[in-house]
Amino acid sequence: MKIAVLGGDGFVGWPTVLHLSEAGHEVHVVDNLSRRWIDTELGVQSLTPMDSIQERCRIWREVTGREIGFHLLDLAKEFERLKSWLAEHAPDAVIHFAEQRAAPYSMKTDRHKVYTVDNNVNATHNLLAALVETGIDAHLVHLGTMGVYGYSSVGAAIPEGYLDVEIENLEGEKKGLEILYPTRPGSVYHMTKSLDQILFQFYAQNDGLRITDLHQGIVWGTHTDQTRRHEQLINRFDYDGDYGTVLNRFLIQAAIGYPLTVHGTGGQTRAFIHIQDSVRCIELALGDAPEAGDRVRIFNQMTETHRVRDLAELVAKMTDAEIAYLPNPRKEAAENDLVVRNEQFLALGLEPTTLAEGLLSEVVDVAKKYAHRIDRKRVPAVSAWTKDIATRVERDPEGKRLKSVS
Ligand code: NAD
Ligand code: USQ
Repeated sequence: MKIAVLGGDGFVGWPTVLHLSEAGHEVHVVDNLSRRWIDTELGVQSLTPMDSIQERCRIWREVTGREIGFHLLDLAKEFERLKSWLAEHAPDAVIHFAEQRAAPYSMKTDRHKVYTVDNNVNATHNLLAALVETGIDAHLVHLGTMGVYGYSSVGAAIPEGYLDVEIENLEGEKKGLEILYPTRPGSVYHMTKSLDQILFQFYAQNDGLRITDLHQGIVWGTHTDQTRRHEQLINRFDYDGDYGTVLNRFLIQAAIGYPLTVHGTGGQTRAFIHIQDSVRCIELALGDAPEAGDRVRIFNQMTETHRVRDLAELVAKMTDAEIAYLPNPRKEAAENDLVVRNEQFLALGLEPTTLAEGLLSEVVDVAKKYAHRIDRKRVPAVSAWTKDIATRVERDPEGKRLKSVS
């Protein structure tokens, strides 16, 4: 297949590109490199030293003899160029990773909220409109999030995207209806993924676009079979308070002797998936495309759920790290249950990689190797969900003042 990977320079995109290239597909990365600019804005860098995308592609060619194309293009701002690109390359499949994906970054300031909505909603809508206009019948696979469902305890398993409900008609009879599971995003970022769902529903129904939406949990780990093949194929690895995600952050913190930063009681339960399984799921979804006229196919792309404090205790036990229970900068339920259905990927042959100690310690080893690149000042999460939360005095686990009362 000819596959366009939009956002292919990112944390999940890059290993997906390599995995699909190795599987024999013709792969093209389309990316505006905004994530690299955001590192500069925030004054942080990936824990791992990432080469330029062009250099990464060159190394892959040296190692495997396979070509990966790179195209610098902003999906959200360059609609005409996007259309021309699609018309010229006519991909069989388009994988859409190209959004601003950090919840804390999306909540930093009003400017960050506006940027996240502009970027994510326009990127998705431009892509859909361009597919219709060019008439390219590509299977669109989008990386969405488990966070669209929200994290209130409902006492029932979260289905894969759709919910069967009953409503009473005007005659008083009960009628069955299938609806998108009610969305309850917990950040501006997660809200954009909820909006994406409606865009997909419309374009599948109106134009017969073939769309798969992957509601992915938190991705952890760093290496895949392909990124291990050469030092310069190494994956991005975020540790900072905005882009670092919880389990990867705990593993890095353990590696540098920084107390593990649990928000609140750590009673938040979340869904997780290892990066190796994430790339495998995308491949499985590509092989199971919907037909024109089908509803959007939705998968829950996760393999296990864990409570944040249980993860902290697990990492602490494994590494002798300390745990710091900190005031939560987010507005979220202090405790929640989470049971998620994921039978569709299991039926397609996914063999889940669960939280094995070997994989956890692999991340700690990577973090120790590159510990000199970590700026400890960038570890605390300081982006607050509301002004009230922001005005609370917060201290990082090392006792320094992060924000003063205004
Ligand atoms: P990332 O930030 O590392 O990568 C996103 C890539 O998209 C970057 O290379 C960025 O430059 C590019 N991009 C952003 N806006 C663009 C635009 N307008 N035009 C062109 N390129 C653009 O993120 P990631 O962790 O690789 O996540 C990829 C996708 O998977 C995201 O959509 C995210 O919402 C989703 N996801 C990620 C996780 C996770 O834990 N990392 C979990 C669930 C879902
Ligand atoms: N948390 C801590 N300590 C930390 C960091 C986070 O306790 O140092 C807590 C948060 O308060 C939250 C939970 O851990 O309750 C998860 O936070 P996270 O930053 O790991 O994940 P989140 O903000 O939800 O976002 C990440 C990705 C996003 C993706 C989402 C999947 O950045 O792109 O959509 O995971 S999900 O969580 O399933 O919605």
